[in-house]
Amino acid sequence: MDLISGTVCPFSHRCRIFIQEKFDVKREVQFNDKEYGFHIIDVDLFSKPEIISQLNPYSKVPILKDRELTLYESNIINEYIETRIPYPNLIPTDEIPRAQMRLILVKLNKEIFNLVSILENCPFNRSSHADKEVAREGIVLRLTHLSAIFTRHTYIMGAEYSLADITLAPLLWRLDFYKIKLSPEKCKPLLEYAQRLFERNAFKKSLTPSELAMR
Ligand SMILES: N[C@@H](CCC(=O)N[C@@H](CS)C(=O)NCC(=O)O)C(=O)O
Repeated sequence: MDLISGTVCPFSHRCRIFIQEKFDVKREVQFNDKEYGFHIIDVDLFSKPEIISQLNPYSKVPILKDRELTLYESNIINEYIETRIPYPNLIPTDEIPRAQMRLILVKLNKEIFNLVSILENCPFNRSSHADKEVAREGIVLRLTHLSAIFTRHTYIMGAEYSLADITLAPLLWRLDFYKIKLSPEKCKPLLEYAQRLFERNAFKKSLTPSELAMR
């Protein structure tokens, strides 16, 4: 499988974390490398290779290629990887929590990541300074609201780490980079949760050199 991934793209970062979670286990149980091998191809969107618009009609990364299949949209890619490599489980197997998690993914994208896209450092991002300020305010509001759940839960879905946490993590890593300032008091549970995510081995291995330099 080949993942075409943006070096600073938060959506590609979701797939890199997801893959690293699977790879950690793969090494431990010595899966067959040929069957499960991943190849991450880093691209700089400021000199975007033509292949991206050939593979994705929206001309965006991440893109996954697996044999004759080409996929785009980070969460669709991650759901597909889960079906190929089910262990460790990152998507609930029971239908009710699985459906609840999918709803959370839609909410995170609609309510938070649509605003993140306004802050993205992309060549085609024409957002004004004022648009970016409004986006930052919206993200602060929503993350502050979300913080309360981490007084009760270790992870978004409860005790289990899942795709929902992986979906949010790239934003939490980029807070300073995007100049998003959260209240340390009101957001203490969220900021502690973020540290728990950053301490995971897979998260550390997912970072590109440019992402490492963000914090
Ligand atoms: N909803 C998409 C968003 C992907 C996205 O916005 N990618 C950006 C980089 S972070 C991109 O490729 N932009 C290139 C462009 O707009 O030309 C996903 O989840 O994969």
